[in-house]
Amino acid sequence: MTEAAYDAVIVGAGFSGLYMLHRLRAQGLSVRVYEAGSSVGGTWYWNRYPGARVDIESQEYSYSFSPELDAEWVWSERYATQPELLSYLNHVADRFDLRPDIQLDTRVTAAVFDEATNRWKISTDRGEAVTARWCVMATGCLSVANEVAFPGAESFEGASWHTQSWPEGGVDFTGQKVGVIGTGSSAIQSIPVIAGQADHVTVFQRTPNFSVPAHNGPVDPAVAADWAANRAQRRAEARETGFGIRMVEPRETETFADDPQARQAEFERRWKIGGFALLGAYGDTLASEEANEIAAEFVRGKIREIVNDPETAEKLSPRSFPIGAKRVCVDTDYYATFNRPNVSLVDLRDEPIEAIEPTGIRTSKQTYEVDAIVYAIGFDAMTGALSKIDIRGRGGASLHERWAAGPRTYLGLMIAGFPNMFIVTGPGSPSVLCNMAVAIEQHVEWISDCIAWMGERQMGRIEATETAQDEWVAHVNEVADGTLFPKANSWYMGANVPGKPRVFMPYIGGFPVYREKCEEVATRGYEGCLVASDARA
Ligand code: FAD
Ligand code: N01
Repeated sequence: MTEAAYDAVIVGAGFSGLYMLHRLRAQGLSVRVYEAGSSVGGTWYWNRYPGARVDIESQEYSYSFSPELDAEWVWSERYATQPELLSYLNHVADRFDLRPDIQLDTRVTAAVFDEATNRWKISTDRGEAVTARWCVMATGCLSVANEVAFPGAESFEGASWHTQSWPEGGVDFTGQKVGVIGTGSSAIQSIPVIAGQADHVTVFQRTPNFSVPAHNGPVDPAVAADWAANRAQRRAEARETGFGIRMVEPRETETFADDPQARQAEFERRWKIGGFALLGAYGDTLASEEANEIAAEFVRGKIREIVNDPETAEKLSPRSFPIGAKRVCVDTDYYATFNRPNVSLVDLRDEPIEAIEPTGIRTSKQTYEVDAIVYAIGFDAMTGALSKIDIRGRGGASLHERWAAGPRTYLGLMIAGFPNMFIVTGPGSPSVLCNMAVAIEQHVEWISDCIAWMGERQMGRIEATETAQDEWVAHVNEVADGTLFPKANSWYMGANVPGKPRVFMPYIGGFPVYREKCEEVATRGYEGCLVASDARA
């Protein structure tokens, strides 16, 4: 049977896949999008746990490519909720008439490159196969749940959920004893909300995290008016910052240039503003251990101030990694939740989980009876989604095998040996260390420009060279080693998934530097890539 043939197949219909489709279709390409979920939206379709919302202000965490879209969408809260983000992405799908080219409830299982035709053959779990010149993996950095095989988990008689695949109708915890495993962003957002409903919540914490208050609320009318008047400029400002976010007054000042009183006052001021403002207080927080400790101790002081029981406050205080080396959480009432009589904390450093039993969670000290378990245990980040697809490049090379010791890419966009395939926000790009909306737009535009460039020259194959890839990987590592980031056992390092190689995956050189490099590569005729016509020049 002949397979349907497209110019491009895109895998995933989140922020990345939707914009990729819009761009490629505008260039006149025939495109098919496959999405495993039952709706568009990606992250914002899957992560429906209570309290889920962004940690970047709504105005900035959205598309900028269409001024009309930008102007017509009105955000209701400073940090948009998951339902609002999901309706935004559904609106985008409708506004740009994207749905006819998106096939939902379809998981791509394999992608195999055919050197004779310079096309990818893409197979799905529905038994379909199609071919495409271009294959774009818009599969997400945080789209595959971390699966931990807790002994006895299958014997649990109550209900259990992973925050990443929350039931569409929500969960009613009224009258229940709930166990939450994990204290990352997903847990920190959901615990206060679950505690407001459940009879009792027991939080199982392996590593305490740094969290700062969101001070969420309706969008300030003055902020909305400023954005309405200066939207293009505000967007441009975000793109010029290292993390793609208009940080509140980022300062170059070094920590020890201020005396302790001045530092305390600066941190206090930023704590009141909320969100990532705190991290902009001093220029050396993420580079110097001594400076970092000052910011970390400020947050620990806040925990002691908020949490009534000193022992609980100490257990909640992170001491094993620098602040910022794991994504700082942005919360609403997280620490204060531990003052509630119906919330208790189990420190897994003292009593590790040994097993899940039919009616509870057993640690090395005792069994905690629970009616429901929330697994807030994170993701197989950055490489998880690609590793679940059988991707075969030139000579039948398997991506899984190529990346056995950790991912290697050119600019986080292309992989040597895998022609005509692109990754949106792949490992080796700023991705999760950036406002993802900013990172995604830049990648999608670079990829679609590259495909247009190839089309104009009637070229059929483009592939990163091993040399360019090696040099980029070395640069990514070198930049990371100059920071405190590799000092944390984080998902940036793959450290949260047992057996995963420990490699610092995102690029920490800053978004503007990275974007300039990508532009330079394109301007120089896709420097670092081999380009060939279909006749295999
Ligand atoms: P995703 O949204 O993950 O979409 C990828 C899609 O690909 C998914 O729908 C998935 O089902 C599909 N897919 C994967 N593999 C296959 C396959 N084999 N076949 C078919 N379909 C497949 N970033 C920020 O910048 N700011 C934030 O505040 C922020 N908050 C977040 C909160 C949560 C709870 C999480 C989990 C992430 C958050 N992120 C945030 C990161 C977020 O993932 C990105 O901002 C963005 O949504 C990623 O969009 P994407 O389209 O690249 O990936
Ligand atoms: O996942 P995580 P997440 N036994 O990996 C624990 C984005 N996001 O879903 O730290 C016991 O951060 C693990 O413990 P430890 C954001 O980028 C953003 O919360 O490994 N515990 C940790 O406490 C974020 O960084 C928002 O020791 C186990 C927790 O589970 C990323 O997604 C909201 C365990 C996992 O934390 C991931 O966040 C949500 C085990 N075997 C997500 N295995 C916003 O606020 C893991 N843990 C915008």
